[in-house]
Amino acid sequence: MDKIKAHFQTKIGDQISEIKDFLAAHGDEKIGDIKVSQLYGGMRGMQALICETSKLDPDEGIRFRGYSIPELQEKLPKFPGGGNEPLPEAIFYLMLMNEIPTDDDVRRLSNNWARRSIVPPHIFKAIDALPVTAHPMTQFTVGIMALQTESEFAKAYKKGINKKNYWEPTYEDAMNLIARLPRIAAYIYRRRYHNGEHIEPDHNLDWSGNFAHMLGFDNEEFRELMRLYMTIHSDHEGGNVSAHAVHLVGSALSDAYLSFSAGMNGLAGPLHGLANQEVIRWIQSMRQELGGGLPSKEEIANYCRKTLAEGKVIPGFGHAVLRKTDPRYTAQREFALQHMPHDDMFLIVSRVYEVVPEILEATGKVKNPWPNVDAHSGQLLMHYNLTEYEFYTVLFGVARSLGTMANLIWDRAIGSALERPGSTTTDLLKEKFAK
Ligand code: CMX
Repeated sequence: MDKIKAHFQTKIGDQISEIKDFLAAHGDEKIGDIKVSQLYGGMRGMQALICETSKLDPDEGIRFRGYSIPELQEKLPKFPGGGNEPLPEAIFYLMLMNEIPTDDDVRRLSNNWARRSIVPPHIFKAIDALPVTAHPMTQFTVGIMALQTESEFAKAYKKGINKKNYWEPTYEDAMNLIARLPRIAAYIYRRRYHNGEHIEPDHNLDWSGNFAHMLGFDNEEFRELMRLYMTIHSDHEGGNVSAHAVHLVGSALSDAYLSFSAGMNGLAGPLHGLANQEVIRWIQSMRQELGGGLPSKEEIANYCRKTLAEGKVIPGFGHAVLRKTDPRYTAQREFALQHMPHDDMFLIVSRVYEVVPEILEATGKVKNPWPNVDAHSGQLLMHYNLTEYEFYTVLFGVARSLGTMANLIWDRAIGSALERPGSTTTDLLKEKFAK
């Protein structure tokens, strides 16, 4: 057993006993009441899941195992020799182990993923069966599904594994999946936008540095951006569509590949991860309509009003839980201020930030008028010439593997239950309240 896996194993017993004792003491206590409006309103605000890896506060934003993004930027190991941003290997380690890793832990994890990263040829064939113009997220989920043939969990289940050991092949699947996703994503990018001219991995680099390299970006500043990007997009507690879908599908003992591809199908929706491409599309069509250049605040305001009047959303703004500016937005803004303060698109994104909240607030219905993670990420990518915005959600997806897979390993380790909430009908509810 590898050292990382063995270290994880030491944590399982304690966690199981902690939950058991907690349930024995408090299992019958209530944590809230459910309103009828929540049943029709996407279960907003209903605490119905356990997710240990991160927690979202409406005002403060995300904390990963208790640490805010600025704290992670300070505490997590960086790329040796001058890196400034946390390594995604480190956030995965933190989410899985509930421990800040050492430089050695992170190096070991990087090497472990590099060893697991070979992608079998049939994955590329499955992707190649799609038209090259297929949306990159479609190519991505097909690639993930094709990889399911490699599932150690599915093989072990077929042989008849004891449920106490489910976590072991799930750990193998999760680690293999994370290790292979950058190659699959880069393959899709090069296939779609660079005439299928692929780039061999460089295993002297870390997980995100190598990903940037395989995409065709060897600039150190871009690698730093990828490290930050992968870290801040990795997890956002348990109830968002992608994380929840992975957990839900995984609760049927579907393996890591089946579960993760379900999450990626959710991420591909415009109200969730696809919003990152929509933001750039929206800004570009505004610029086109205005004849280019830096739009004035008044022009942006008019364009926002037009978007709303057409019954569309302003992408990158609003959130189902957050009620303030997303700290993931702020982290990206700080990166831009440090590396590209005069970039045209950055100036537009900043001006949009000054204009949109007031307009959304004036609608009287938008609960959170502030920007979310997707309002900024595209601008940073555009700056380094990753301009093909339909690819952006794939980057989000690669990052999301870190949180969802740490959770899936834990789900199997503690024997999480099959998810099966009840549903009712409008007639039954009417009957209940008529009495
Ligand atoms: N532009 C226009 N209208 C918006 C809006 C926006 N950015 N955000 C919310 N609203 C509208 C909703 O559509 C809803 O309208 P109706 O009552 O007519 O249906 C109303 O305001 C109330 O919505 P809410 O309670 O404030 O927000 P929800 O929890 O229902 O939805 C979200 C949250 C993110 C889907 C929504 O804010 C939105 O559509 N934003 C734009 C898309 C986006 O940026 N998504 C990415 C989110 C982050 C991520 O998952 O990656």
